[in-house]
Amino acid sequence: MEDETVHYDGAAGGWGSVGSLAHALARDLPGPAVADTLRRQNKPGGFMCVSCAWTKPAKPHPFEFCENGAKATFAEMTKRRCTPDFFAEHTVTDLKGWKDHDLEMQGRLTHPMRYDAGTDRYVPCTWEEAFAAIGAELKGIDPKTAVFYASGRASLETAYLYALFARMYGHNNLPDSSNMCHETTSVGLKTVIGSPVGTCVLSDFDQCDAIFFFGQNTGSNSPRLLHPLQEAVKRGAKIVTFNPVRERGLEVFKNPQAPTEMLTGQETRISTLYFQVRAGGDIAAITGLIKHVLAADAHSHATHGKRVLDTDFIAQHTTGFEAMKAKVDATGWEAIEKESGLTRDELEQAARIYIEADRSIAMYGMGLTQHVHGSDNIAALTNLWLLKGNIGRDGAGISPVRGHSNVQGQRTVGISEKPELVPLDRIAEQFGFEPPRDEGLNTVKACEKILTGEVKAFIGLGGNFLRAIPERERMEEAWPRMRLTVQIATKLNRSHLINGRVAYLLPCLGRSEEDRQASGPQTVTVEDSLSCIHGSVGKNEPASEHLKSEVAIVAGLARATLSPNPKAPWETWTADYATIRSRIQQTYPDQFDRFNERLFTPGGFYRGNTARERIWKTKSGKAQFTAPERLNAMGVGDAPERWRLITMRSNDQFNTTIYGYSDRLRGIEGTRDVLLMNPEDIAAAGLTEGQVVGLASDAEDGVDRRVGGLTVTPFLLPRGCIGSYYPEMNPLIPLWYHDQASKTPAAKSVPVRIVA
Ligand SMILES: Nc1nc2c(c(=O)[nH]1)N[C@H]1C(S)=C(S)[C@@H](COP(=O)(O)OP(=O)(O)OC[C@H]3O[C@@H](n4cnc5c(=O)[nH]c(N)nc54)[C@H](O)[C@@H]3O)O[C@H]1N2
Ligand SMILES: Nc1nc2c(c(=O)[nH]1)N[C@H]1C(S)=C(S)[C@@H](COP(=O)(O)OP(=O)(O)OC[C@H]3O[C@@H](n4cnc5c(=O)[nH]c(N)nc54)[C@H](O)[C@@H]3O)O[C@H]1N2
Ligand SMILES: [Mo]
Repeated sequence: MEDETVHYDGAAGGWGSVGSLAHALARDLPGPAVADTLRRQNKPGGFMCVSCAWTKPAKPHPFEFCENGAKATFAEMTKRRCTPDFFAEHTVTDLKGWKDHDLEMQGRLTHPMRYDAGTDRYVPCTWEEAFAAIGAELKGIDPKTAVFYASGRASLETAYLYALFARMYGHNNLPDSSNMCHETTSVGLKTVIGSPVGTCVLSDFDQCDAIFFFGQNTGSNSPRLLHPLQEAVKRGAKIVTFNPVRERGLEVFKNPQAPTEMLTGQETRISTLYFQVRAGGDIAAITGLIKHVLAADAHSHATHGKRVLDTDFIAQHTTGFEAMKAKVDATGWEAIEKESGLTRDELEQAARIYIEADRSIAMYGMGLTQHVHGSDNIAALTNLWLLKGNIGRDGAGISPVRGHSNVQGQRTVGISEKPELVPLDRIAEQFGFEPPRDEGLNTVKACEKILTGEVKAFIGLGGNFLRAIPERERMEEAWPRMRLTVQIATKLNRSHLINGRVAYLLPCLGRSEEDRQASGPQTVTVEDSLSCIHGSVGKNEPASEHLKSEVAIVAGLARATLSPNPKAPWETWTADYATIRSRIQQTYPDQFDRFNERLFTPGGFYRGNTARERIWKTKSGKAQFTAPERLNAMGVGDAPERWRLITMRSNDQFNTTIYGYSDRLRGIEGTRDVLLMNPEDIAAAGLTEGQVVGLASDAEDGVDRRVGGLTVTPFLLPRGCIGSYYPEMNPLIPLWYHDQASKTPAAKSVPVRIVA
């Protein structure tokens, strides 16, 4: 069957990645500083990549960047400029007809711009004018009707000031991209082990015996993680993957930094076992694994062998084991096989590896978090990990792979709609004001209130909100009813073309650029997936002399909006970011001890994690087993003509930024308008390869949601699952279709119908 489907035979990494980079270089024309910039990427004293959040090792490789990290750097260093002349030539209505890729390809924004409704154009303005107008608008509305969104790129310094600005102004409406991403982790993992983030550190990867991957595409989305994986495989560790798609990077890897591997064609097989679980089928698969582990334990117990379960750990550190076990015992294999799409024997092979490994790491990504019962996915995975005491010891743990380069850190320093997660008493004392204590709006709730017209103002600190959220079409209609919209960005995107009555587009420095302030060049900081904090120093000449740093923009907006407060010296903070870090340290003394002294610690400084110490900050004070309530993580069951749509990222995009049309690692070239389908499903549905079809959302709420123009393409997916790209498919996702506990939109098992 494999031969009939579109696929890629090469390895992840290898010459393919070199070729792809050459293409990106030719497209972005990043200029002569590029080699030097790449050399400093992700190194102590250098700048931290703006692509993914994977950790930066203490002993970096000569080139500590991947194909996608380099592409992100080129994209920031591009010679192309999106100037006032460009905006004079094109009306905003015109630009709405352009593709995302073409908007971003205009290059870096150079001037602050105001939207002029009369001419339907962006026109240049001064920073003073922009700040004053935005401040006046914000002063004219109830603060609770404003939303301050953040995409996960802005530094710790910017994020801390942004959250402080929101609270001094009077709201906790601080949704961020994490609300569409790992919020399921922040809520789900916190409930069961008391930590909203993963428990592993880099050295665990040198000591583990097995790594299990659930729904994370390492080869495209965090390629530098392939290095520790390759090393783990070479020393005999086993890797087991559960993913509906056979992702190339988890199959084979050729290290582009190892000359012999490149010249001899040598490659490393990454996954020992690879299971194409059905989308939404992970709770079932994990329940099967748990059944096998429990059976093996019962057997060795009966025969006086070594226990498989870590009974001391379970007794001392956990609660809920018996109820979980009873539920799993009562669950039959037939249901497990049907829901997971995997056989009992296949699950036994995977369970064997887990049973035999002394130390196991669980890694996961959007394949677990973006489901209606995503939190149940995480609870199920934690059950399995607790059975053998695989949390809180070296070489073991749970390690969600985070997305944006500082998305985890933004949460650490106060960007949260949930007031209980922020030390508000300390902030009140530090800055002499009474912060709001009511829960703010997350992404889904913000969208709901934009639809009803209750939200009057939106500020976007980076990102492409309107493109990233579900229910795009209704949201675009409602958006212009807002009084004020402000977008702080490096490049033009779709969200900049839908405007409130007063609208500004504010261009900012990128992380690879030198950030000069009154006290001299500044350092910013980010937190990676493994909770290590790194200083980042940009050295490149800014794309335009009119750019401001994100810190300076946030401080400018705050000064124009808030009444003066001697305890909040926005100008001093802008002049010297070390003064912001001192405040962060005061607010979070346990995690940011000696912050300014430790900026350039090789490998970053670890801010600690109580779950790693087996201190459980849960309700019960113990790690929590959860009796599974269901086997299917999708919001609805199977029905005739209902398909489970997976929205996918290609290797040639960073979220809504489409670098190009080559999904090299999946063998899909030249187009993103595809409907990927199992060949047997194509035949069974009476379709033919190459036929152009549409999708309609299969939600009975009276709203017609459709996307058309998709070419049927054979692809090795489990029966009943189909795939197409994010963000093109976002109009199909109802706003209410999200994880129950965290409201993360459920973009990985969207019920749809195929329409002509
Ligand atoms: N080059 C590049 N790098 C990126 C990004 C990018 O867009 N481009 N985005 C960044 C961001 S913000 C994030 S959050 C991360 C995202 O990185 P990932 O977490 O890897 O996210 P996705 O690529 O959306 O999907 C992950 C995998 O889940 C699988 N999957 C889908 N449904 C299921 C399911 O039900 N069960 C299981 N087990 N697997 C399933 C998909 O096939 C896919 O391989 O990457 C970051 N890095
Ligand atoms: N269907 C579906 N929807 C999804 C997902 C999915 O898998 N499927 N994934 C979700 C996930 S995981 C995420 S994280 C969100 C992503 O949502 P966002 O974070 O909102 O989107 P991005 O595409 O990362 O934002 C790209 C824009 O950021 C701006 N930018 C780039 N660099 C900088 C900078 O340094 N500073 C500033 N101020 N701006 C900058 C540029 O203008 C660029 O156009 O999408 C979510 N939506
Ligand atoms: Mo993300």
